[in-house]
Amino acid sequence: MEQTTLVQHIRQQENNTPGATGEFTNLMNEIMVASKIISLEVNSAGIGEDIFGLTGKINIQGEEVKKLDEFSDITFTKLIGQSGTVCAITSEEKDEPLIIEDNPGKYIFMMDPLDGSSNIDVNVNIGTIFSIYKKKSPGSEVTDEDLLQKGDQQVAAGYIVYGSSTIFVYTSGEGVHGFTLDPALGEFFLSHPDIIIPSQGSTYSVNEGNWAAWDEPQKDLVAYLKEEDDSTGRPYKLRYIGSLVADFHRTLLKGGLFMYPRDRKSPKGKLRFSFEAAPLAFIVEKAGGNATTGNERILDITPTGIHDRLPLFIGSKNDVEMAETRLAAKVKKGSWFQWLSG
Ligand code: P6P
Repeated sequence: MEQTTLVQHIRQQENNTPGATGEFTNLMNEIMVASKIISLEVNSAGIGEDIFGLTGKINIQGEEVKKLDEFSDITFTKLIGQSGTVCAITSEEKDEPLIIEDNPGKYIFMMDPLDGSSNIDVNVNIGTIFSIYKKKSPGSEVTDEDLLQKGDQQVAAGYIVYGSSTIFVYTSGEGVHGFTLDPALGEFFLSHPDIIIPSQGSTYSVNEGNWAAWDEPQKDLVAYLKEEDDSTGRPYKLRYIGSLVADFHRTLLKGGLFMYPRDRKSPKGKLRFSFEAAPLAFIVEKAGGNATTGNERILDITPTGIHDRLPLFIGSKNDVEMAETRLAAKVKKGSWFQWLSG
């Protein structure tokens, strides 16, 4: 059976885009080549190769940078930086934006080059998350107007899961599509056309080890999900891998609710707007789901810094709405409004 490759799919999307110059297609192709290189490293970094070693460096997030993190950041940066399609690259692994002076293009590329890196040496799925915006400011200089755009200004977003198979999922606004890498051919083939997330799921995904650091509304929400009530499909099953791309990919395909709420240790939340929340929110909404901070739509947010963190509730529409409703109700109960009304 004739199967569509990722290259063909991207070109079809370009042909359906009036005035397309091919620059977006070239950028997506570089992302694809980089993902194949990372996939090879992740799946062939065998015993003895020092790739699993620690660099001993600490990134801006205060996390140990493992060599595969660094290798991924360098690979994506080199291929995309030299593609003539972008004028800036921001990365979870880069403290500052990389401005492309030589032959810059009209796009801004943002990435978490290898998310879930704490799982690298225990063979758990890890992934790359990326987000693409168009340059907004006039002239050639790259400004905050370009680097700190509202989430709904993305022109495309995607992720690659490196695991038992390598899967490339992306949207450029017209549906969400998944491609599986055939390692023998070195080609991505369409395996998940037009992904639609179920309107409600049966799993919740959160690190319950943070329970003591959560506020009361968050504790109430998770306690609610664990109660037995057949009429509302509860208790939900708990599924948490601790690798965002893997937890999100399962939620996108099966439905459910992924949460990384704020807590006493991470008062703004742990996950990053530019490299995690915004791209995954763009994808989940194009697949019919929702993504909020618990009370604000992620894609309505304009960041103040490229490393901004925020709480994330993402997944099936009904599940995210239920979470927001319960969080709001509990906050009202603890507020001055309740005190006044007795
Ligand atoms: P915790 C991995 O380091 C990561 O950034 C995401 O991939 C993952 O969802 C989250 O952190 C896990 O955080 O606090 O549960 O270990």
